[in-house]
Amino acid sequence: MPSLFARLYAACIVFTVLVSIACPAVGEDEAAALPLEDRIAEAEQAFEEAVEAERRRLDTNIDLKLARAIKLANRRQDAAKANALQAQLDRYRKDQTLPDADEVRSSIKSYRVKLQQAGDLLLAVYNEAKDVYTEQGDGRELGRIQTKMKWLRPTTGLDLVEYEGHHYLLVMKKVLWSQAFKACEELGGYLVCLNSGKERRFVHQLRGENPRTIWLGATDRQTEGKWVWLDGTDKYWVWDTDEPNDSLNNEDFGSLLPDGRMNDLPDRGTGSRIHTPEGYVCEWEVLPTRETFYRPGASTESVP
Ligand SMILES: [Ca+2]
Ligand SMILES: [Ca+2]
Ligand SMILES: [Ca+2]
Repeated sequence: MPSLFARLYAACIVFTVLVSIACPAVGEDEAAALPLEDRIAEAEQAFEEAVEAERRRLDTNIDLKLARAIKLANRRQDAAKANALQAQLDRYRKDQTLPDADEVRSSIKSYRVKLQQAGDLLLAVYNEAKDVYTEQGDGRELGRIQTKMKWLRPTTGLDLVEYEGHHYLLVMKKVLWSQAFKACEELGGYLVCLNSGKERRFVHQLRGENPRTIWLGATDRQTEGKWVWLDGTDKYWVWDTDEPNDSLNNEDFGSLLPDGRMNDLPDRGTGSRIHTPEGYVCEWEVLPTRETFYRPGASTESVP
């Protein structure tokens, strides 16, 4: 005769087996049992919080470190340096343009790394959702997730900068002109089009202290010698001496040289360092989406 305990034990085993057949998720990671939409929302919130926290940390660091550097420059009676640092600090406070002073370089670097990490976590959830929606053949949700993924990219590794109502993104990556063209288009913008001396100087300076050649949204591939910007304008050109020269009858794409003048190049560049662009700038006249776009430091604010 089995003891009461043994009978209870057997009943427990039967019950457990039945439950595990009926509800296989019991006992597994609870998070995995949350509906996908909830997990996406959770991950987005965590990302926004991380972005905000990192931006606050960066604000504090930039304030402290630049103030200290300005004090030091004043003590050394280096007015030029003090003024330059003050201008960077003022600009940062005004429109969050990141300073390029050595004193804050490590803070900015660590901010970018943290943002990248937060973005990677969110991206992992998006990727999973993408797989699920693909499998389900849910085109609408898939499209939404893909838009979110596109917009997440520029906010994690790099900074979008606003200038005179347009937005710009510098991407330092050695790619063909055609790839840069496509990358900007995929983000809902276009390869940067320079319409004035002010805009050219802005883009020139966006490259920092040690500017490298970058691609511009200018081409004469439609009609040889007839240069146009991708935004449809054809007025503003500051070519380098003897450019555009269509060297080897094969230069149909615009680049911005380190000195801020323009040169025409083949799609791949020529192979020499100065004539092989190492990055590009995307430009937006109007940002195409509000709800899914996270701008560092402005995660809850709507983007025009
Ligand atoms: Ca422009
Ligand atoms: Ca040409
Ligand atoms: Ca040329």
